[in-house]
Amino acid sequence: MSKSSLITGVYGRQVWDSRGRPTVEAEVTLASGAMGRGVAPAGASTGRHEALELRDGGAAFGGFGVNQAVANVNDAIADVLAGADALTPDAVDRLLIERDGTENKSRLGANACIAVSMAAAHAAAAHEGVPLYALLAGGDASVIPLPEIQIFGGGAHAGRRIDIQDLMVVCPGAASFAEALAWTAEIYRVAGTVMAARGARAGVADEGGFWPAFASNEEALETLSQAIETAGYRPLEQVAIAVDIAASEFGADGRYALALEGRQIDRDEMVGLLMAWIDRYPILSLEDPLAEDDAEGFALLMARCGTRMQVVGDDLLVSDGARVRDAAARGLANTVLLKPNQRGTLMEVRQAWEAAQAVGMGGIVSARSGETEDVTIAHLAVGWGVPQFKVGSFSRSERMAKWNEVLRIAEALGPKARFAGGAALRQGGSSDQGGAS
Ligand code: 2PG
Ligand code: MG
Repeated sequence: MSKSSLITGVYGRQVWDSRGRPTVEAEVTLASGAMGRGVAPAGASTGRHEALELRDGGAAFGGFGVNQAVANVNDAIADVLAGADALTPDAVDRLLIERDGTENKSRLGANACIAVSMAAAHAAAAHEGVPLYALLAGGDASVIPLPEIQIFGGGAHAGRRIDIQDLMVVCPGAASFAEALAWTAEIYRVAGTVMAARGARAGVADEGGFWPAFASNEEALETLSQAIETAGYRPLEQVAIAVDIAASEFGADGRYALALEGRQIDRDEMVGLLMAWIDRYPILSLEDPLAEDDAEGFALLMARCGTRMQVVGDDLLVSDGARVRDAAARGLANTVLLKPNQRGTLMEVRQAWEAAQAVGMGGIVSARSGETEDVTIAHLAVGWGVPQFKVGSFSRSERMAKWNEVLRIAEALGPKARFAGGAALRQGGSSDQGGAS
């Protein structure tokens, strides 16, 4: 008699993401009748070393069609996973990796693979009758992450209206996840009012942050600082700024083209500019402050501010364990951003987090700019004990669904819940694991 946790069906369909583009949804069914579902997200400012998102190309939907990726779920993937045990998720992910057989998931597509990997994990949780975070934590879940929440969008998420991609807040002074959301709600509201008064509010960007009609990058930092203070919070101590520069979008070969300011600067000047911003504004976290190919720039910046600043690698590290180890050895960053579709299986992304913990780096589970109602990443953050969580802004339901899911998880954990808080922010590359345990 076969085990009831064996996979009996894998089904793929095309659904639509928050940018109105096609994406892959997968459903995995077990012999017990348990079913799990996962939907692939999609980036706009993708790193060169990410696993490949398989798109059809051609004229339809601007080339963003996923017919081939969906077919891969229904054919090759359904075939290879038939009879696999969902209760050994790493073995399921290894089957996906082997069937793909490439370095970057270019045969099956990382979008096809991650939808299935997430669906299989949900099926296992449903089979066990527990929430996914509990399954992932082996019953030991306790860490509730510090949220990193966007207030203004920019870069590739706002028609390159400003060079910087994400201006976010973190609330190191908040006592709980719920309080951090409440503070951010006030700041988001006040920021909208401040921008409207300046004539600089032009709708919302891809992740729900205000679309900034600013004259300079610095005006964005200045306006956000003002919003924090006007909302009544002490800058740095209670609420700080986190910036995703996403510098790979405007930098290469050690040169950076600041379109808004109409000038080109070199690596040293870019580091100088970042240092000036750190001195002038209440910034505690810099993501991709230099381009993905600029290891020299990252090392320079880390040497100058890595002891007091969280320096996050997104395009630089692409949720890859080997790149995390290499970056730690060379002092390039002190925190890894973890995005499931950058690798294509949950196992590989969890391994990047394990690599980060082994070298004393911090971690942030992150959404993509193209998202759906799928809330799997909330469960990954809690289930893996990753002390920070980045989802985009404080509007648009594909974002709010994920914040709200963490509220529900924190409530379900009750007295066991431990808010990672300000200790989660990496400052100094110490071997302290933030709030993770
Ligand atoms: C990032 C993400 C989310 P994208 O750069 O961190 O803001 O953007 O999904 O477009 O890569
Ligand atoms: Mg980023």
